[in-house]
Amino acid sequence: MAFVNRKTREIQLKIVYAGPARAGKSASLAWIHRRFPAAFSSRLVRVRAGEGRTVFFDFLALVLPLPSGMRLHVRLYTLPGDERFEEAAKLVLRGVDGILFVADASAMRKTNILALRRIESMLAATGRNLQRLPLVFQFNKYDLLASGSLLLPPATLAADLNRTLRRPCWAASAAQGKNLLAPFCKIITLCAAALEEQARRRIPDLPLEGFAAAVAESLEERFSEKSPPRRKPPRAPTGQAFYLIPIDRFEELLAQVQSGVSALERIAAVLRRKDPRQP
Ligand SMILES: Nc1nc2c(ncn2[C@@H]2O[C@H](COP(=O)(O)OP(=O)(O)O)[C@@H](O)[C@H]2O)c(=O)[nH]1
Ligand SMILES: [Mg+2]
Repeated sequence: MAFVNRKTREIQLKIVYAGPARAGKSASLAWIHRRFPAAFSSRLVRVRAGEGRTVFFDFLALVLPLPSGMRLHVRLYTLPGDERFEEAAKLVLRGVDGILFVADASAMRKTNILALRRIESMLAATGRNLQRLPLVFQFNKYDLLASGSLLLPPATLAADLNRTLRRPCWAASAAQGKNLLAPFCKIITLCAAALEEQARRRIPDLPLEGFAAAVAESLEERFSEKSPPRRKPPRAPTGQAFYLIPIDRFEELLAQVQSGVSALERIAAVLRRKDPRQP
């Protein structure tokens, strides 16, 4: 269940963008961040592992002040797709409140199916059940239709991934920024609704009536397709930051990220001093 701090009236949600490697998880978060830089409370943090150039995972934070005086902190992660980082992926999934699964319409059917099974089994290993978790699907890369690429039709992806789960799904393009906001807002709202429901049943003295509706409204205000695109490039603190982190320090790093990006930036600065190859 999401973390609730009654004293400070803060609620934390953890959302993970999952899916096969190269499906467009990072590209999706990067597009949303580029389009609405002022809506986020952190830079887009991209962490690379060890010596490799592969982006290991991305992190982005959002704070939504709500009319009730509560503040919703949303932490967004992308799941490391590379199988070598299985343990690290499990850590990213720990305590997850909702999953946005990015499927790759240009990949093999099996690639998407196996990626979903991988998440299912990683969750099961920590006693969680995908069936009971808020989940939405973003079927990605449909801009490639225009160039004549052979893609998996949305109906095939839905049959392969969503036949029994029956969750909301969108055909999208991270390259063109199409249908990225709808799944993004939906997964946050579904997590808020799940929390509201849990509070109603288990913590009746936690007043969360109308919480999900307020979250949906606040998201709609901030992430409207109609709001004019930003003309100037984002200021430095809202830009992207790349960090190269040795794999054996991953757990420590993740703990830092979860406690705040400024802490992450501090440890990255220390690592950079120790390793002059850092960007
Ligand atoms: N044509 C097209 N390419 C995409 C799209 N989304 C991602 N890509 C490309 O696919 C590659 C992998 O994307 P990335 O976001 O790094 O995948 P991740 O491994 O899931 O984070 C990159 O070269 C992206 O530019 C999309 O919607 N359309
Ligand atoms: Mg990525």
